[in-house]
Amino acid sequence: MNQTSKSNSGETLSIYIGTPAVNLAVNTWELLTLEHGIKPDGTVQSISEDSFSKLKDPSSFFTQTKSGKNVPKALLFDLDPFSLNEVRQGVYRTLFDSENLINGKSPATLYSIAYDSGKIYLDKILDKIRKMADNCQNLESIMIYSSLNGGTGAGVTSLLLENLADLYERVDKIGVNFYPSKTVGKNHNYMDYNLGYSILNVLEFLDVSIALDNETIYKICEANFGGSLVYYSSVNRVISQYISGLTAPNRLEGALKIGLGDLKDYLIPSPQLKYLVPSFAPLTSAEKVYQKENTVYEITDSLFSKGFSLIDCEINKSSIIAGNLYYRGDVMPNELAQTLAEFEKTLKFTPASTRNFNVSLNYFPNTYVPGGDMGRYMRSCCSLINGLEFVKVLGFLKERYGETLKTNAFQHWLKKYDENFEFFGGDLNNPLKKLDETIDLYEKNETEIIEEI
Ligand SMILES: Nc1nc2c(ncn2[C@@H]2O[C@H](COP(=O)(O)OP(=O)(O)OP(=O)(O)O)[C@@H](O)[C@H]2O)c(=O)[nH]1
Ligand SMILES: [Mg+2]
Repeated sequence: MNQTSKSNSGETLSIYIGTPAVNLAVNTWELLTLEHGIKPDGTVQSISEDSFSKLKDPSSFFTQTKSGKNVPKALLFDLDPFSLNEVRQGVYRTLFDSENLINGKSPATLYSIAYDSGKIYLDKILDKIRKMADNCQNLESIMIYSSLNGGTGAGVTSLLLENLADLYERVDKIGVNFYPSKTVGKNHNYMDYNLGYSILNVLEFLDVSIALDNETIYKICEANFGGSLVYYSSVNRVISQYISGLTAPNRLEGALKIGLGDLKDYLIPSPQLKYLVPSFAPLTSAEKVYQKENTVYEITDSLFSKGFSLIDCEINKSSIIAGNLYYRGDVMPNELAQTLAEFEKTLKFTPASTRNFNVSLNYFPNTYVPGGDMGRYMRSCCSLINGLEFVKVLGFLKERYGETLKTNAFQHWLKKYDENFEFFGGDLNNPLKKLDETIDLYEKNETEIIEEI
């Protein structure tokens, strides 16, 4: 257990690009507003309703206006107008800064179409981001949510990241990315070209990529919350609880903190090894939450077990490079230290690893969302692990993209919008080369002490 922390609770901007990201934004801010006692219109509930409000400082994620309204430091963009119109007509219609809800005229489908269409909105998006950044005392990170295989997710995110690279060179860019799922879209799909383009561009620009997979989270919902009909809102609420846990140290008082600005330093041994597996425990349904009290040991054990990661990845099956654990609720530091010492002894680590998890601890439990599947847990934890198991995910991306490439599927159509495959540096094989390089680098960590660590 590593107790040092240099977190200073700087501010974070949240940028949501494309349909899944925009939909997720609504559920995430639903939870963050509840957690900070903020009403859907951004005004604050009376102090008496929450006597701990002083210990919950929303200013790293919300900007407070002179009239006392809390406005998310967030920008939502989709080329498809539908998702943004839903936000404009929904419960949170007055929460977001209306100027930061920006949409195009139709979904893009393909990276190149999205990249070109995105240029029309780029100046406006950058201007809004600049305004939010100017309002920050100490901008610590920019979280960018997008799907790797959506057209908008690939094309517009890449266009934006290219521009943010110079403008906000020193600010960490934390990607929260939807990766393709194992069975959905497995028949050679044009979306695989979006994935290939994202591998070369989106992922290249990010400092960190937190990997999510819808299918895995669907299964989590089915297995833990009952019912065979899982809606996107259920999936999004699981992700939102995770995001709340991850960002808790920046928003809530706690004994130990890991700020979002610490992620890169703590978890990324070299720039290419930036892939992080998120897990959350417990996953008890809201109805059963009073029947089962999870101990610190059980929660920690779950984080390393199958069925608790938000992407199909069994992290305890391979060596771990580094990991952050974010506990909240009723967790005693002594018990935690003992538990972690056990796991640090028994889990596999790479030779260069310090074998110590970085730990954040704050005493506010998670917040229950009325009507939601997940409960308010006496104690819970979310984790971010950089480990060798991710090589399997990279291998799956290689297989998925490689198989589509082999069939030449959709390439005639592709050429119409990307003559000579310029977006791919002239060669559609480049994403495969990139994946091979990354896999090699990861595997080297299994056996060698790499210099940068
Ligand atoms: N978790 C989650 N996934 C969603 C949601 N809405 C859509 N998706 C998934 O996200 C994937 C990508 O969505 P797209 O709309 O194709 O992505 P995009 O980035 O908007 O790109 P284009 O629509 O092609 O311009 C879809 O295949 C859906 O499976 C949502 O609310 N939550
Ligand atoms: Mg879309």
